[in-house]
Amino acid sequence: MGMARAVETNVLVVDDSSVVRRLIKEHLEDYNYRVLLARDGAEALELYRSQDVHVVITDLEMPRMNGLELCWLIRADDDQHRTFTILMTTDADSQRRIEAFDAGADEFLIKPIDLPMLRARVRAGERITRTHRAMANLLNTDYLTGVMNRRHFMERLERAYDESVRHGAPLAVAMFDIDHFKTINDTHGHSNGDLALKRFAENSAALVPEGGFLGRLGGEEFGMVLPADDLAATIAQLERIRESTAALTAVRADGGCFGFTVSVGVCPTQGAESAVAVLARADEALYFAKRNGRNRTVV
Ligand code: GH3
Ligand code: MG
Ligand code: MG
Ligand code: MG
Ligand code: MG
Repeated sequence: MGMARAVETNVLVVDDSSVVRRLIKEHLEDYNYRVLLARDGAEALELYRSQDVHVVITDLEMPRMNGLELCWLIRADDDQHRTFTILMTTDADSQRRIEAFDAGADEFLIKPIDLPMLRARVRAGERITRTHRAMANLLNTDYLTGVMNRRHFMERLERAYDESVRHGAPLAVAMFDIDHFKTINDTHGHSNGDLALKRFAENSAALVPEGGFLGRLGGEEFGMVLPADDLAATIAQLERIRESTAALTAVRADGGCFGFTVSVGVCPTQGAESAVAVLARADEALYFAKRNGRNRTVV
């Protein structure tokens, strides 16, 4: 049977018939796909939201939530097209197909299912989602440091801010700016400046608390969003990042070493009118951290 896959492909099979579910599951598992099963759209949607699903194969007629609704809801969630959807039905009517594609389905298959044909469609889906995922990754990632880029950070910040307001769960936004970075470039060269940025990003990424995220805003400026139910604890986390930054060593290609420091400005989201306003206030706090001698955290 098929060879083991280097990258696992998760396939969600949705059908109210246990016979169809088992048939497709056993067939795909023989070809080393990881198969998840759901009996209707509602069950499928729950699995879809909790797992990273590459391909959905769904029946059309099902109780509770049918295949068309499921396709609609997945497409509404999945604006980067990370998931490929295949709709199955016994009805070959062309109006049905039009509805399926308008609901966001990528493929349409008539039952009884021709299993090798289904597998060929799954392979096509794998190719497409792999490309979309690679593109989304490029679109969202800072090339030098591998953390979120500014565009993606701002998008995530807006979303996190809205959720925080909705659920009354306070967040804080921190801005980091490496101190005297121009001097680092001038002293050690631009490529070692880049090295300092990478060292800072990897160290900080490892210290992002659960529920938080880090991005590069530009140049030697980074942003972080952190949960802040307890602002003092959040500030202590940021202080740990600042202190561990000062303890980092960057090793140049010629073996020489250098260190650097970072200044931090932080602002809690509570009481702020927008995500952008919180970031602007964190930037003001950062300005005071610089004015007061750098290598410090200011709220
Ligand atoms: P301060 O302590 O006040 O922040 O001073 P600074 O020198 O860090 O700040 P300034 O804004 O004067 O200089 C930032 C420098 O960062 C200038 C720019 O050439 C450099 N820079 C911006 N992006 C990059 C990059 O991707 N790589 C490297 N090596 N340098 C960069
Ligand atoms: Mg059915
Ligand atoms: Mg700067
Ligand atoms: Mg500056
Ligand atoms: Mg700087």
